Amino acid sequence: MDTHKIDIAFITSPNNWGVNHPPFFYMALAAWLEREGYRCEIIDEKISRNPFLIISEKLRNKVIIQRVIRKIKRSSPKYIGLAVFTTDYKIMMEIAKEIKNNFDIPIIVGNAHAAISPEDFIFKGSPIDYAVIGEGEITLTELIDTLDQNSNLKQVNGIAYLKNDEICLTSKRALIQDLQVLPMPAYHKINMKYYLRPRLYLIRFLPVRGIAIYTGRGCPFQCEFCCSNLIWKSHDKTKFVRTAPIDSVIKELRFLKNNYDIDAFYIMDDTFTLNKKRSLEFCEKLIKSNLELIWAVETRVNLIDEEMIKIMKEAGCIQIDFGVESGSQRLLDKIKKGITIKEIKRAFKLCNENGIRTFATMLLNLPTETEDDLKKSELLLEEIKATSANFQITIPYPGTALYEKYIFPKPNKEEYDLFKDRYVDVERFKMASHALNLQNILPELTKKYERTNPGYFIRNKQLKRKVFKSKKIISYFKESIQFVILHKFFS
Ligand code: B12
Ligand code: SF4
Repeated sequence: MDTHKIDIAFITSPNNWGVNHPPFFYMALAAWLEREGYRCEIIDEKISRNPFLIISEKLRNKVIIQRVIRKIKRSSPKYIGLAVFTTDYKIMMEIAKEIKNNFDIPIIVGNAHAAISPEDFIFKGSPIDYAVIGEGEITLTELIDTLDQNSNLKQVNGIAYLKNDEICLTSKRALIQDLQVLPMPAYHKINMKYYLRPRLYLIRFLPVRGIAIYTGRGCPFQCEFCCSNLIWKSHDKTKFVRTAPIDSVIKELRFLKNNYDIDAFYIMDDTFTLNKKRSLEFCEKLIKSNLELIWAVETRVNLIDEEMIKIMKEAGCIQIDFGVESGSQRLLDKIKKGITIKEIKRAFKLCNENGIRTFATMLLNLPTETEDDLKKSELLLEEIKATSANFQITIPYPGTALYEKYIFPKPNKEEYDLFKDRYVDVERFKMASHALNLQNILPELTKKYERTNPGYFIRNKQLKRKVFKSKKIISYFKESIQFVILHKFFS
C-alpha cells in the first residue's frame, strides 16, 4: 500500500527570498506531472515576509529549513525535487542533508547547476541521489517510473546517479520539439495572492499586478556571460529554439485574467521577437482578444523594428527591456553580444518616438573593460534616454564562456556562495582591466539610472483605470506603502 500522500515535493531555495518571481521551473514540472497522474506539491517557504528574517540570512535559513522539514513530515512525499542555480548550491545541499537526517527519501536535483556540473551532486556521501540534466518534464516522469518499478536506470536519458561509487551519466535527453504538448504552468500550486501583489519587478520599475509567462524555450545567440544555450542545448540535430502556438498563449492569458484578475504580464522568453511573423500574430490576436492587459517584454535591439513597435503598443505593450550591456563596441564584440551601438541607438529612438518605455540592462566588469569603456556606457545611456537602466557586476557563472576563459583557478564547490549576490567578490572574479572599485561605483550608478516613475501611472489612462478599479486600489496602496518601508529600512 502507498503510504505517501504526495509523489514529489519540490522545495524552493531560501535564496529566492528577495526574488519576486514564482518558481517557473517547478510550475512547469508540476503541471506535467499532475497531468500524467502524479501528486505533487511546491514547498515555497520564502513567501513569508517577516522583516526580522530579512535582516539575518542565517536565522532566515534556519527558520526556513525547519518549516520545510515540518511540511515534509506532513505530506510524506515519495521523492524530493530541488532546483539548483550555482548561487543556491550551498544552501540547497544543506537542506538536502537536513532532509536525509530526518527522512529516508530519494532526492532529485535539476536546473542550471545540475545541467552544468552533475558531478557536484553525485559523489560518494552526497545527500543527492539523482541529477536531471536539461529539460525536466519527460526525464523526471521516466525517472520516477523507473524507480517505482525498480527497473534499470540506464534506460532513462538525461540523468546522473552513483553506481559503484562512480558517477554514471546516461545518454543525452532530446528536447521536446512541440511545446503544445506542455500543459499550462501549475498556477494553482503556488500562492498566487503573494505573487500577484503589485510590485516593481514585473515591469521594472512600475508597480503592477501581474505575472510573467513563457511562450517559448531556447535562444540561438551565444552571449558569453549567459549559459542559456548550454541548458537548452540540442544534443541531436533537432530544434533548440521552440515556441508555443499563439492561440495557447492567448488562452493562458485569458485564464490568468479570468481566474486571477491580472492587470499585466511580462514575457520572459529569452528572445521573444526572434520571429517577426509570430510576434505580429501575437499582437494581432491579443488585440482581438479584448483582454486589455498591459505588458512588457525583453528582447534584443537587433530584433525590433517600427512595424513591430507600433503593433506591440496597440496590443498593450508599454515597455521593452533591452540587454544593452555596454556602450563600447569593442566590449560588445568581445562578449559576442552580436549587436552594434548603431542598432542600440536605433531601437531606443524607435521606442522613444512611439511612446514605449525602455529599460536597459548594463554590465560592469566585462573582460578587459577600461575606465574609458565605462564612460562610453554612461554617455550612451544619456544619449538613448532609457526610461530606466540597471547596472550589474558581470558574474562569470559556471557554464558561461566567460567562466571558462577568464576564471583561474576555478572555484571549488565550497566557494560557490561567492557567486551569490549582486556585490559579488569582484577581486576573485575580476575581468576588468581598470582598478576602479566596482563595489563603490555600483550603488552610485544604481541611484542615478534605476528610475521608478510614479507619474507614469497618472499619465497612462489604461493603467489609471486598472489601479483605480475599486477592488484593486487597496492592494495597490497597501503594497506601495509596504514596499517603501521595506526598501527604506531593510535594503
Ligand atoms: C527567468 C530567469 C530568471 C528569473 C526567474 C527565476 C525563477 N525563480 O524562476 C529571475 C529574473 C528571477 C532570475 C534570477 C536569477 N537568475 Co536567472 N534565469 C532566468 C532564465 C532567463 C530562464 C529560466 C527559466 O525560468 N526558464 C523556463 C523554465 C521552465 O526552465 P528552467 O528553469 O530551465 O527549468 C527546466 C529545467 O532546467 C529543469 N529543471 C529545473 N529545475 C528543476 C528541478 C528538478 C528537481 C528537476 C528534476 C528538473 C528541473 O526542468 C525545467 C522544465 O523543463 C535563465 C536563462 C535560460 N534561458 O535558461 C536564467 C538563468 C537560469 N539565471 C541565472 C542566474 C545566475 C540567476 C541569478 C542567480 C542571478 C542573480 N545574481 O540574481 C538569480 C537567481 C534567483 C533565484 N535563485 O531564483 C543563470 C544560472 C547560471 C547558473 N550557473 O546557475 C541563467 C542560466 C542565466 C545565465 N546567466 O546564464 N532568473
Ligand atoms: S543573454 Fe539573451 S540573447 Fe544572449 S545568449 Fe543569453 S538569452 Fe540569448
